[in-house]
Amino acid sequence: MACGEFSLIARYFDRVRNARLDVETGIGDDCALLNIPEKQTLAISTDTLVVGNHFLPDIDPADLAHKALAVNLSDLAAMGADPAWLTLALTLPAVDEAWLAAFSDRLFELLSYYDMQLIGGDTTKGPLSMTLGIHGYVPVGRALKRSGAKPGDWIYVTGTPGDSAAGLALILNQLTIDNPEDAAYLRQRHLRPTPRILQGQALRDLANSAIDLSDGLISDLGHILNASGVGARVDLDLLPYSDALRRHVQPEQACRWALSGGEDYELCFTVPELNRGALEVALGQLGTPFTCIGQISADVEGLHFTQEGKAVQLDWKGYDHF
Ligand code: TPP
Repeated sequence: MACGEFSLIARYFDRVRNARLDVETGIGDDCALLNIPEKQTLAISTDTLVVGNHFLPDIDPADLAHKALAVNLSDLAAMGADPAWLTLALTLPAVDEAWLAAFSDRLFELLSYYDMQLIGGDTTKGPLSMTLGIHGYVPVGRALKRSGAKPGDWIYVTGTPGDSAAGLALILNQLTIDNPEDAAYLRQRHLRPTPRILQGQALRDLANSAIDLSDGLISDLGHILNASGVGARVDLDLLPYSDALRRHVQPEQACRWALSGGEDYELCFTVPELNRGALEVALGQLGTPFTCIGQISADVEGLHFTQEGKAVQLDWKGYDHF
């Protein structure tokens, strides 16, 4: 059956209206019209995913939909925002109905899980790529920022960074793991990251600064340090590794992936001593694994690493597209 641009949008993307959100006009006019709840600050972010750079051409469309939305949600999580609206600009090489059905089914599953609405976008023909615009809101004055870290703050990460890079290495056949469960776990961490939305919201009144881990801890914690005008010491012995990574990857490679692999979409945040107890309770209630890996300091510049009590120099860099 032929499927032009407008019937494609109608069939796959103009599906659900959200009862919670006050959307005056969604898909179907030149602009979306959104009524924003009172005393909320809008949080807006954009991310592009391009075939060959962010994913391989044969990626499962449901995995692609999950990842595209999850990486955008992760930006809202890092600000402590509540997800609301999504725009999707999709470039497709051709109309493949089975592909579109699988892609849009997973997209709408996740949109419904996070109580969001797709409110507009664009479809064009070309090499497979997409740009998502995500919008959320956060009570005025309570957004988490990169710029708030203070000397003495403790540095934390959620989850187990490094898993995503190991998953990518498996997908690219640069790593083989003979245990199917461990291999599947690492691939999933790469293809279906978990945005830490509730955790970000729980950190609003506890953390002084936060960022999500997209380019690797070295680069992303570096952004917090630059924005806050502070330095930090990180103890490599404290980095949390998953059992799967620990079992199949040499310690140095695991460390490199945790610090510079990227795409973990975990949160890195800093918390003053006074809030550590409340943090244990808040993230404990959510069942989120989180680990203290170091401390913000006024008497060092940039990021300093120690291992077994000694200073270590690392020249690894975070992921850079250029
Ligand atoms: N090659 C393929 C085929 N897939 C990949 N996922 C990568 C390489 C690795 N990779 C692509 S983008 C990226 C990494 C590690 C970093 C994060 O992406 P970016 O677009 O910089 O995210 P943002 O910082 O904008 O959230």
